[in-house]
Amino acid sequence: MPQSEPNKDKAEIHPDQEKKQSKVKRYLRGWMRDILVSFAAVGAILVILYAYSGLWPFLVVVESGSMQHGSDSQIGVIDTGDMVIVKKLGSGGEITTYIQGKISGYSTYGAYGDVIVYRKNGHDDATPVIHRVVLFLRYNSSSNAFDIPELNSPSLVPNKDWGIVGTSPRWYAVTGKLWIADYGHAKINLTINLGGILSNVASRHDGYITLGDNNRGAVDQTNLLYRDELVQPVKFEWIVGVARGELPWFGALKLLFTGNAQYVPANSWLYLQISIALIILVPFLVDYWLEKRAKRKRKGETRAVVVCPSCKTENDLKTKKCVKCGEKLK
Ligand SMILES: [Ca+2]
Repeated sequence: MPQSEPNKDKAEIHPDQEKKQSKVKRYLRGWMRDILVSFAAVGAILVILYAYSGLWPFLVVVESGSMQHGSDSQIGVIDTGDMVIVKKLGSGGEITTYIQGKISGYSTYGAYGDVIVYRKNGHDDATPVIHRVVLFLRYNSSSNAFDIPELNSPSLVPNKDWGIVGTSPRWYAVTGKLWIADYGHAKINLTINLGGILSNVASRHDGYITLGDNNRGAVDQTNLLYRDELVQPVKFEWIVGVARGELPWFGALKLLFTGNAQYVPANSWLYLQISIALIILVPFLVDYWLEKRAKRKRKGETRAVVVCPSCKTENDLKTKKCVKCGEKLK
């Protein structure tokens, strides 16, 4: 009975081909690992930010230049195309106004006080506005005027830091034009027409005065119409949250599809392109470097040596005589 030749039915694989296949497998495994690690890292960051913010979505894309401090974008300033985290508020005490910030030295995004995200006149479907809080007005119904308790501070000098046009300064029962000296990053003389706000019956309530840093002193609550209504002082319940942090430039990608991309500063586009190039290139470079290192390690592990029988020194395989004692090596 004829014996079958061993491995006759098995296709023979050339060692080079085998090597190539294992290399491809290694690359694929590496890619899978990178993708899984990336997803896990992004997931972990989203969970942490959501826990911090208390809101979903917790990021807003800045669509206008009303908070910019110049024509170029800057880190630490809210520019068109930036993204910021919005942190949910628990109570009114968490907001620091510009005036309170001036007293305590607290500042965010390049000026005193907090920047809030709110909806004009509390309309749920209104596009949120992201502006700085100047001060808090307490409506005094008995005098049909506003009280501004935060102006009653020894750190502020009436008639130097603030005052009322045409009358002696007082922080209570104010019905005229309030002025604040050296306001904001541009050190403007800011005037808020409280009488004008009071003339609108719907505005006679407690609320915050807000202003875009780049709006040259035109507070949101002065003669600004929204859906045929004058914009009122911001009630606490109209506030979505307070702005925290900054992811610069990346919101510009959204504006490419939704409009307003023309307002994104030129230097933001440049930094965005550089960032995207780095995000794509860096994993490739890291992978290349890791593969090189692993190759060097594998080479080192397979390096053959011959041990000298006399002094036990390890010699290179091709060496004829021990490099230490000169003993002839086999
Ligand atoms: Ca910025």
